[in-house]
Amino acid sequence: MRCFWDPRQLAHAPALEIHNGRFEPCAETPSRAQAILDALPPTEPPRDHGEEPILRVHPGDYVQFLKSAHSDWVAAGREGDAIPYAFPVARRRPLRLDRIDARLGRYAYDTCTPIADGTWQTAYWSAQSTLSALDAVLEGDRSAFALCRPPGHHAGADYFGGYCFLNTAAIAAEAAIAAGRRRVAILDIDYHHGNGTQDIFYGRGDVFFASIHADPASDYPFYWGHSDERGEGEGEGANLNLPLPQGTTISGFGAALDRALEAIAAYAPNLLICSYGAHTFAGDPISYFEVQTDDYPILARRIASLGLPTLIVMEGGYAVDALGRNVAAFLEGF
Ligand code: SP5
Repeated sequence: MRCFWDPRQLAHAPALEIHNGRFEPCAETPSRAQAILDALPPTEPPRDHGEEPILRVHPGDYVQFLKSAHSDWVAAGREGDAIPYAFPVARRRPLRLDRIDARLGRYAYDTCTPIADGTWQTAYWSAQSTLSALDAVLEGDRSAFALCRPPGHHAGADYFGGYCFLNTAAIAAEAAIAAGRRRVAILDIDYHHGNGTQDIFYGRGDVFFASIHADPASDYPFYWGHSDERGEGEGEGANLNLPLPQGTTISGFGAALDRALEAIAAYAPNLLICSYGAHTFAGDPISYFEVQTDDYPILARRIASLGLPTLIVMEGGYAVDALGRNVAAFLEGF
C-alpha cells in the first residue's frame, strides 16, 4: 500500500491546550507522526494540488483566517500559541471582526486546539498527502494511506477544533466527486465522533457518513454523534452514528462495524474513505475503549472485505509508544 507524507507536516507543535480547566501538554504532537513513520515502509511525498481542492470544502474567509491567525496573534503582541477565549454563541448577525481574539472565537469551537507558527503549513500538507493518496486510488490502486497530521475529522467547513483544521476526509470526498466518482462513503472509526465530516455532508445524499465512536453523552465532542442524527433534506438517511459505551472491546466494536459495513454496502458507493483513529486502543491516554493491537488487522480485513477502492486517512491516536504498531497492524490487515 502506498503511503503519503510530507515532512512539513511536522511544523505544527503547540505547547499547551486547555482541558478540564487546566493547561496541559498538547496530546497531538509531532512525535505521533514520527512513531507512525518509524513503523511504515518508506513514504512518498505528495504532489502539490494547490488550494482549489481545499476551497471546495472550506470557505475562503476561513482559509485566510488559518493562514494569518498566528502572525496576527504575534502582531497583537502575544507570545506562544493562539488560543480563543470568547465565542459568539448567540451569533445574531454577521459582524466585522478585526481583533484576532474575536476571529479565533468565531472559527473555533473548543480550547484544546491552539494555533502555532506552522499550523497552516502543516494542515496544508496534510491535505496534499490526502489528495495524493486519493490520486493513487483513483488511478487504480486498491488502497492508499495518507499519514495526516494534523488530523481532520473534527474540522467543519468553517470551524476548527479537536486538533483539526482542514477536513482531509471531506477534501478527498469532494475531490473524488469532482473526478467523477458519483457516490462516496466515509467510514469514521476514530474514538471520537467525526463531527466536522458529519456537518459538511449532513444535507447531502452523494456522501454517506458512518461513524463508530464513544458515546457523546460521556465523551468529546458532546454536541454531535448521537444516534438520532440521520441527515437532513437530500442527506436524510445518509448519516449513521453508532455510539458505544466506554469500555467497549473488539466484540462490541466489531458488531458496530458490521452494522456500518452493511449500511455502506447497501449505499453502493464507488469509493470508500476510512477515517482511522488509533485511540480505540486500550492503552490510549485520553480515550476509553479496550481494542487491542491484535484486533486492528481483524477490523481492517472486515473493511477490506467490502471490496471497494479505499483511501485510509490518519485521524487521532495518542498512545505514542504503541501508535506505530497499531497503525501498521491496521494497514497490514487491510
Ligand atoms: C482527532 C482527535 O482525536 N481529537 C481529539 C480531541 C479531543 N480533545 C478533548 C480531549 C483533550 C484531552 N487532552 C489531554 C491533554 C493531555 N496532555
